[in-house]
Amino acid sequence: MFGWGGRVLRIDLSKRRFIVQSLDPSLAQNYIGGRGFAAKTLWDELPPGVDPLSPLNKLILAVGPLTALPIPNSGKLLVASKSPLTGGYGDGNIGTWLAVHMRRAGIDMMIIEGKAEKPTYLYIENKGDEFRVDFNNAEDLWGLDTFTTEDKLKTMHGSDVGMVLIGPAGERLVRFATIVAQKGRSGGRPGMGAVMGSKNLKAIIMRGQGDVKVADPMLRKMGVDAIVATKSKPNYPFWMRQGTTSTVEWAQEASVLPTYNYTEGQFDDYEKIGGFSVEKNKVMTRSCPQCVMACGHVVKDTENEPAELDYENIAMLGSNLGIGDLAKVAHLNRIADMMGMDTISLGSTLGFAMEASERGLLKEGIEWGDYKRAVEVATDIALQRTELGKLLGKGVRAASMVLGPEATEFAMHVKGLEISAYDCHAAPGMALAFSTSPIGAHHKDAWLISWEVQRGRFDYTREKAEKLVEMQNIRGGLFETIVTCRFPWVEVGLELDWYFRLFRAATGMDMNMETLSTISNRIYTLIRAFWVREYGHWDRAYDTPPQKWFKRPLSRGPLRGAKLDYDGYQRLLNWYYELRGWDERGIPRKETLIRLGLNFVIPQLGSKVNLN
Ligand code: PTT
Repeated sequence: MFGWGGRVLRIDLSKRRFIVQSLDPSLAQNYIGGRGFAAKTLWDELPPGVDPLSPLNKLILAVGPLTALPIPNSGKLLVASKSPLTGGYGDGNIGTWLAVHMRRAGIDMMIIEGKAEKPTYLYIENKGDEFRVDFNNAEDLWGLDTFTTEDKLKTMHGSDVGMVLIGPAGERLVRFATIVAQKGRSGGRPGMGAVMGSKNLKAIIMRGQGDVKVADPMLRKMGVDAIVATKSKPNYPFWMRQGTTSTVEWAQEASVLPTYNYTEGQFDDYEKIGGFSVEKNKVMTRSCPQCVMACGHVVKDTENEPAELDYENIAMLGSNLGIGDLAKVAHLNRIADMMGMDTISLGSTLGFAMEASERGLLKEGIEWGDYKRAVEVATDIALQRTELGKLLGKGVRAASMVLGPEATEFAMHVKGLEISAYDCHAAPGMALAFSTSPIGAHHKDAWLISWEVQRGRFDYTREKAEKLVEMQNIRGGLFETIVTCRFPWVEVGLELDWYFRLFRAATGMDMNMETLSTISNRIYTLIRAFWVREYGHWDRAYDTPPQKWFKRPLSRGPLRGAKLDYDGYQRLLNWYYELRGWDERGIPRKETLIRLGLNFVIPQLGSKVNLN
């Protein structure tokens, strides 16, 4: 089989055993890799309704057929599990050398099961078909931040290894703890770090050896050509200067920059934290392996230490909290990276606490723009050391349920995942994208907003639902299954056809928009079935954005008075369901399951809900 390594490495932490299994070729054919493998494995292997923090949950690490090949930005890894934050399917896409080493060793997927008796880290290596997995004692590392842990492990094992790890937040089961690599790459927003922590697993290290076999030897030349094409795009030089951080100025202009817990779409001090400010203060850039578009812009924080920034981090820890100072934002970002927490959820959680304090719902609260207190509370969350830290560490959905009905109106999440950094008072299509994302409110499956702003942001048209499905199929269906970075396509405009050609050269299999759409529909529908099975029921309310955007209009800026229209939104949702072949509740129809080859889902799903 070309393009895939053909091996699955299954590791049982409870029994301290491992086994190398053959990859089922039909899995490769029907689900490609990455998210496809994760969704199918979690459906097949998890007991329905399992507690995400119990040993019965599984952590999946999966590459895809284009991962680590000599093509633009290919050093990516998909991490997935049942999420302790949302209770549904969760995944993230992290840049790490571990992906490269997995490919060298011919491992397409690792499945981590059980729970180690004591804090443990895994060291994995191979010589051809011979694998070694050491279950090493990590008691000395438990409690250490991610930067120190990485340094120590590299001193012990050399720096030519691949490694992912967790920080104190993951160990203490903060529900939005992430998996971290290379001091600043963070993946698995819906609490994949907490799943690792629940398994007493501090780190996974791998030294893989071997070559990836591809169908067409011309792939190398094609990859070089794709790199040249990427670098010659007109937008490339500006991208290299500012990366995603230039989005701050764009979002301000478009009134979508989350400000004061998504109450407004513009922030007075946006220039101080914008792309030009980052460019001026930048000391270096950081990137994933095999990257030609480094997106991690590093500036010095308030302690003169380096911190890596992206747009999401700046908006969520800056404007959303009323903090208009780049070094302060950078420091909050560094805390998140060192502790192993997601910056988007951290920013949303702090913003929620600020609004709750303003409304008198929290006693020992935190005021808008209070940086010192934000640092304190962020650390309390990571270390789970105060009542407030413990409350917020469960995420805004759980915290709002404790604070009462008023709080649920400004808890900015969908399905329990805090919303990424786009205010949607005047962006119904983007609100739909957040609300139908397969992991909860993340932007990665469809960044509809720039298209929507140009196209007519106040419209509620079928075209928006169609565009959303098209985008999801490309971003979620292609990039999360071939497992490479989408930035060459999305940010500088490398034509999609490159990926189809590279896929063909790697695997010998054909791929075009039509085949992609079938595979993608299959994966989105399987993931929806997983959510329904785990929740035991389904309701359109789970696919609806927070009340604030419907009820509380923007009070400033050129779009003053704008808010979402509830009936208009429901129309968009109906069209979306129809396009996916799901019924009016958002549950896949029986005929859709059969058409997509998901017949195996019917018995379990049918035992939870009536299928139409
Ligand atoms: C992603 C999410 C994002 S999306 C950002 S900024 W972005 C935040 N970054 C964080 C960070 O940094 N530190 C931290 N402690 N938490 C953070 N949380 C947030 O995590 C990321 C890049 C980026 S930067 C983006 S958009 C693209 N995402 C891709 C994707 O999802 N799929 C894909 N095939 N290619 C992508 N390329 C780009 O990769 P999650 P990373 Mg991340 C400091 O993982 O869970 O998806 O959350 O992985 O290696 O950092 O790369 O403006």
